[in-house]
Amino acid sequence: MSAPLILLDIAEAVATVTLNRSDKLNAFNEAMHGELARALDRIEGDEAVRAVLLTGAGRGFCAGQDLGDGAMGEDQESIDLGDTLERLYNPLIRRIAKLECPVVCAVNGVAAGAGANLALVCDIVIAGRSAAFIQAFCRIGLVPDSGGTWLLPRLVGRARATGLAMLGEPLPAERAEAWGLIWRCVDDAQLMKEARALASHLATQPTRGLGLIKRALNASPENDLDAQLDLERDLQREAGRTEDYREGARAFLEKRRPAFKGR
Ligand code: LHQ
Repeated sequence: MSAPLILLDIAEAVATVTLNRSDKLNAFNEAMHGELARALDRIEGDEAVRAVLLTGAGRGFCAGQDLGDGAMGEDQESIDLGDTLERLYNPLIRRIAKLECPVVCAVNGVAAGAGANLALVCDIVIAGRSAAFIQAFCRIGLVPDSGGTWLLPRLVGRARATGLAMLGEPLPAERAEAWGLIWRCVDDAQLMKEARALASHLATQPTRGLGLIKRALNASPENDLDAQLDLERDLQREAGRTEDYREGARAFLEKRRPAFKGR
């Protein structure tokens, strides 16, 4: 039996998902997409999961699409990369963006092409100092996908987004942090310890409230202030009816630590 392309470990309310194709820097082939989709099915179906930690095995995080796995097509006429996005990448990116629990990404090495944008769509991105983000698409005549053209200008502004997308140069993790592309850059040796601590902390927090924060932030770029105020009203109404809000407010008044249950 061949080795799994995705490792899934669920423990203490944290689901750790590891891209596991290290000989190809965890580049995606169709089989890996399938395994990742099944791992997400399990995560979405398990109410006990309150945070996800995504990372890569080996020296890279993910080199994007495996360019040897049908990405070239039989001949020029038969190539339909749009179909690959429609079937595989877009559903993946949408699922992560909509997952109603926080997703921490530990970028353990190079994140290139769709691999870079997969990392960036996660909620909290923490990278090892030796990691780099490469919008590699332009190097092979393609357009940043997997949300890249949506995320980049919003995260770093148009000038930097254009430079990244058109030059395809590696952006070292330290500069990615300085530019506000990611949450933090840490020493390689500390990466997994810090990422696990973040995910474990998030898994003890008010999960439904965090999911509602994610919904509000996702909607924000398209909304004007009026629409966002309306949305905040609706989401706050929902948050105010959770058990965790009652526990949080009560614990504050009783001067004790809250014990959130994720409900
Ligand atoms: C790879 C790959 C790879 C196959 C490393 N494929 N083998 C969506 C829809 C449909 C189609 C098209 O694309 C997309 C979205 C995309 O993601 S397009 C962008 C695809 N990705 C790239 O263009 C990045 C290609 N990789 C690289 O430029 C380099 O590998 C980077 C800069 C990531 C790392 O460089 P190095 O650290 O020097 O490692 P390496 O190049 O030696 O790679 C190690 C091995 O991994 C090597 O295999 P080998 O058998 O020779 O040891 C590479 O061939 C393989 N590998 N990326 N995307």
